Amino acid sequence: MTVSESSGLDVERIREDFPILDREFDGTQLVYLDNGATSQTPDRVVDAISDYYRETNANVHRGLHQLSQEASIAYEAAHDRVAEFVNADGREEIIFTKNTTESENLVAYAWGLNELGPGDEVVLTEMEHHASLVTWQQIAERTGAEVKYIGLNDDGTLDMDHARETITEDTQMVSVVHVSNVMGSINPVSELADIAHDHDAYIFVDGAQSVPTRPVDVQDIDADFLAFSGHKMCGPTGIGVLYGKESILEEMEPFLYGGDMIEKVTFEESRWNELPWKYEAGTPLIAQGIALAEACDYLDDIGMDAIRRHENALAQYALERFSEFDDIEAYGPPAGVERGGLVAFNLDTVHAHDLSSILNDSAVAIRAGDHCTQPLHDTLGVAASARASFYIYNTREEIDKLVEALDDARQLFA
Ligand code: 7TS
Repeated sequence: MTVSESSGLDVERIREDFPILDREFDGTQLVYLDNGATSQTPDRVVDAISDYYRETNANVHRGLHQLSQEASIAYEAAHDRVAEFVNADGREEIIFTKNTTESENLVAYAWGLNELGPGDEVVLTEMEHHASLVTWQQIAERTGAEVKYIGLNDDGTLDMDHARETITEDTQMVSVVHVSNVMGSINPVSELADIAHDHDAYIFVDGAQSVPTRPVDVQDIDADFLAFSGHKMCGPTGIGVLYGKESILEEMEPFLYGGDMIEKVTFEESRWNELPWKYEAGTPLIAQGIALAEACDYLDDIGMDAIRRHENALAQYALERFSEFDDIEAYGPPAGVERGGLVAFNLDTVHAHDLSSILNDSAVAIRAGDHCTQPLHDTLGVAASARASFYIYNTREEIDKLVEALDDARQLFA
């Protein structure tokens, strides 16, 4: 069975959109398996950026001249396109930020700092990325609120019984990662949203690894907030998204103050602009936002459900190949359980960092380290792990190359 048959994606065709995948290092073709960190950018998105700078570049919402009007229309339309991508009600609910991390901080500062106090609790999971974990830790410290963590089952899935015990009347915010960037597990965010809402708490979904890899519908999940990054979904760096329910965004205070986010200013006071501009102070991410909309078109043309199947098929294949070796420990749910397209693992005798640099000699790019989840690695009882993470252009043959390169590492450290 070929990859395209197993996942429904025409991977060979897709690869043509990414010239970077043809790069060779010392005559060996790149095998890019670090998509959890950042995905590659298709020609269409690169063109959207250069077309914008060649033809439309101007500041938005300021000029009455033609270029500024065109840039403003394209920038606003980009919000509509992203809203459609996650099924938000409209552009009012889509704020462009720098990345997932900034989206987390926006809510933590603008909502958490104002609303939390002693006796309040913020509930996270033990598999949170530092973007959420460190941010809420700091806000809790400043406000006197407490952070609690939902634990994991032995198989790497979230312990939902523990979730039901941990989320109580004291909980004000439940902030959970949708797809773990280490375990690959897919958390039941819709169920968690129900539990949070039953206790009058908000739910913040970290969609950094889920929005690029599967259909995510904010209304279906009933997320109060959803954050994701353009650079993990075929878009450029420097653009992220915060989705928020309109009613909550209306109530919240702004995060950053300055130009563009105001409606009226006197020497004494200021009134805020309408949504979403209330949260986009200063010259915004114009080219990046327009390019992100192009990335949404690109991914939708491929089909988000087909991407989800492809991701899972590759992860299952990697687990299958890894299971041939006694010295590989793979983390997260066992084979057969649907997961995101990534597998973190350790090879008995070789430190993950050494492994990564040996694989680099075979032009295989993976990530090694704690993947910004130090506490999760403490729970796993390891300092670091290696991680192969897949995207729309990866193939089983590339996973075979990874497995071959692992053997080189074994020989070297034998
Ligand atoms: N949340 C999750 C689940 C992530 O995987 C990442 C990035 C972030 C938040 C932060 O995203 P950023 O765009 O603001 O940096 N994760 C990774 C990773 O796994 N390897 O490199 C970056």
